[in-house]
Amino acid sequence: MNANIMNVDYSTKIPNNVNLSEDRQVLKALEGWHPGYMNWWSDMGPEGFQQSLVYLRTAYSVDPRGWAKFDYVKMPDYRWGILLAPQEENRVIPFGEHYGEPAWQEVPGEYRAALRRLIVIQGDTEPASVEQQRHLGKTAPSLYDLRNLFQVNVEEGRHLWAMVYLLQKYFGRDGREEADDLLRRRSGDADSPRMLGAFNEATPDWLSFFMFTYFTDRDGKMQLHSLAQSGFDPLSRTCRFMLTEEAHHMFVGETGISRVVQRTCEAMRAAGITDPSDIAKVRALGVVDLPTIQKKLNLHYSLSLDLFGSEVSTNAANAFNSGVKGRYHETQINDDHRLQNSTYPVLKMVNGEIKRVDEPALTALNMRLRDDYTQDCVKGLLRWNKIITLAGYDFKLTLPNVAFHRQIGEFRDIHATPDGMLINEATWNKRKGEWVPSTEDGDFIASLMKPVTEIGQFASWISPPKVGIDNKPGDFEYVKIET
Ligand code: BYC
Repeated sequence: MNANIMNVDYSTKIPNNVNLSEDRQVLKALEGWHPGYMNWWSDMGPEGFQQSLVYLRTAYSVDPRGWAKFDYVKMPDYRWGILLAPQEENRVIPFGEHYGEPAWQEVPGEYRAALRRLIVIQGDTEPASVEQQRHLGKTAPSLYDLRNLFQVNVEEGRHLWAMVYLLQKYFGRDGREEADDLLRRRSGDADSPRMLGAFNEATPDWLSFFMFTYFTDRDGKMQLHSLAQSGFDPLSRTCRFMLTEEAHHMFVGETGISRVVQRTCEAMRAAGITDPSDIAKVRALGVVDLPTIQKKLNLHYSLSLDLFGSEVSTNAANAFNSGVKGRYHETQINDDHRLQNSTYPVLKMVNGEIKRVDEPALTALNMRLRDDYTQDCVKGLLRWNKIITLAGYDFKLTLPNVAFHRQIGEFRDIHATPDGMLINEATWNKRKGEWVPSTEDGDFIASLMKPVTEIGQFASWISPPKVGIDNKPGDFEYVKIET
């Protein structure tokens, strides 16, 4: 391992561990891109709070034993840096046709377009999420949560920088054009939307934010793991370091939902409510009822499943064969890493029924990653359900069937209930309000979204966290709001 790579150079405008001060051309391109980024941040980044001091962590090293420093920072002064995980000596391509060959330090000509496409798609999601969340600051349930939102936002900004660096360093003029386009598209814009479906949806309230960071950031985790296996070493190293930051985003989601569930259960118990499905009674307590939490979960899980693409995909097969994108934990899988003759079971529509069908494993890679994702999602549900059980309630949050509410892949043209029962369009239209949040549900949640900015205080609908960020006490001023 190269010891120098641990140290980040803070002397250039853009902190980095890629020796930018000696890579004049790329430094110039990045410095040229910087003002556009700052304009985008000011137009589309968090609304308000730009002059507030936020207790943020900033990556200052890529040493896994200590890579971040916490301090008060105004968001526009955050040091968005370019950090790659240390280069592994003699790394080889761990899958596909080039299995066992040395990893590429430059882009192979024949895979240039495929790599660029994946990097652009990855890059596009980062600013999109910041845009989706930009208005949430004004309804934060506490300073602790406000700080977590901004932490997630600045790090998504850094992840955009990470992809832009790859585009500008390795893809010449078209890379620079793609980098500019990443600042041009806008989440939800009719003419110039973000590339993937879930990133054009609204994040209307904090419950959605927690669901998004739990479910959609977890797609990010799975995709980044797959790209971290890439034969293109700079992409692999970039993604490996991004994963270090990503863990906190999912923590925000998982603990956020835990705290909402906890508060609801406590309020129901205190009021002597025995039936958690008595929505009117529960809502009168100023907390979110469990059936509505389930509907939000149904929505965000199904939107996130769409991000895996079609179950059967030649794009995925090509990306694997060519050594561009691997599988989750590729190096730990015990097989030939080429998948020429193996199969994988895929859920498909066969004669109007959902059936498991064996498909060539190569074309079923999106399905496989999606299965890995679902397994990873289950962990949070176990925790949330434990809170409900401990409070003495007979209610279980569950993941809906993969055929439920889909826009991409095998199930996009059918309708199914969360249990996976096929239904016709009329039934779907009549009953969908039972399964995904209705306008009234949204209005109720919106009515709870009153900002709480007193130090150490929390909104009525959410419990305080068990521990503070960076071990800070409960009365810590995570955001010093400018007056
Ligand atoms: N929406 O063979 P197909 C994150 C398109 S999240 C719209 O089915 P493929 C984060 C597809 O582009 C992780 N279009 O799928 C989270 C293709 O179009 P073209 C982001 C879609 O290519 C929170 C066509 O359908 N990173 O980091 O195997 C906060 C047929 O494609 C969608 C990545 O996704 C969709 N949902 O797989 C912040 C990694 N799905 O090219 C950040 C890079 C498919 O024929 N991306 N299409 O016009 C990939 O690996 C793959 O492109 C996908 C799709 C998994 C997205």
